[in-house]
Amino acid sequence: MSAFDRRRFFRFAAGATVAAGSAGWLARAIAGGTLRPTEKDVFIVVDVQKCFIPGGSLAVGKGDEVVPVINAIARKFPYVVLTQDWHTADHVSFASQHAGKKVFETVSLPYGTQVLWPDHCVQGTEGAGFAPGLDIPHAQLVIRKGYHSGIDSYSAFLEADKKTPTGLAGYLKERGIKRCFLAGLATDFCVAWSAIDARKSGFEALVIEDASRGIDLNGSLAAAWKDMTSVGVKRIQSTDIA
Ligand code: VGL
Ligand code: ZN
Repeated sequence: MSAFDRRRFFRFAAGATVAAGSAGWLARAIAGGTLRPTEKDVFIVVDVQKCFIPGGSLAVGKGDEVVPVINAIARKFPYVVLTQDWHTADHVSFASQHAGKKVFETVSLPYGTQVLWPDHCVQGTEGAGFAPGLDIPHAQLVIRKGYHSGIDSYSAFLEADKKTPTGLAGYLKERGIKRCFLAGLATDFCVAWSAIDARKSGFEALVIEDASRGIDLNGSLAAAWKDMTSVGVKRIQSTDIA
């Protein structure tokens, strides 16, 4: 092979690698230490609230462990958004509102199947507050969701009817954001639904696995990763971020 052919071959081979791996840009960025947050990135911290950590009414196993990891990640991002699950006391997602129904059973509602949860994150109550130790003073927006008594909202972007927007996509677009990094509680519900809707709203979406914890109800954690992967959500670790 002449030097010219060799150069052409390597250029071809490099192009083929890019085409073969749709995750090419991400793998290269992680390997090169350049997955570094810029002003086109946002870190969305999902539902790190007292109700979702041990001792809370809908505690996610080891949910408190995400707090120091999230605090450290947040320091790398110029822009951070926090979300709060923010239900009315009579919210339709509460088992207590459905006679004869138990927690974790489901009901059929006009917008689809709804899992019934213990009462949690009621507006203005202590349990709806942020988890102790969450320390992100530079967060610029707190988005509350699930405040319509008849519709749940796992996603930070769209309510469970899949059409009522929270306004987050518009806010991020107006700010020039292209990539959403997400973490928090719970991986398989509010984090996953938010990440999937971020993709549907036209953003790159990366879920930071070790900064999130799942509920894992009947295999929901594996199902959520499958659903996320199928729409192009990337799965990363906190140590991947430069
Ligand atoms: C969540 C169940 C009910 C969550 C919120 O934050 O993942 N899960 N409400
Ligand atoms: Zn909820």
